[in-house]
Amino acid sequence: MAKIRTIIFVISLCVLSLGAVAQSSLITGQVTKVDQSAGKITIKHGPIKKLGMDEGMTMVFKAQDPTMLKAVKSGDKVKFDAEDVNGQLTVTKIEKTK
Ligand SMILES: [Cu+2]
Repeated sequence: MAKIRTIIFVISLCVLSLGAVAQSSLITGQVTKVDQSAGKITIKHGPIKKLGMDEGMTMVFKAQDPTMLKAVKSGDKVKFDAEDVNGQLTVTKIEKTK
């Protein structure tokens, strides 16, 4: 019985971690510049397949909401999501990571 419980426990852990991976489709990057007055942020980021960027680069994004730029500063490591909004690459979500 103990073995079955262990197996069930391990399986549920796997399912949980799969869920976490699916959820974190966020892009990893590092902030190199924040321009709050312009509502723009420069991020050095890894590949973003959905936006056609197969390689990492450093680029400027527009912030969907300028107030989200208050949470981050130059040098911060971040996870973020970006979308093409009317031809302008826009950060829709950003959070600091350690
Ligand atoms: Cu890019």
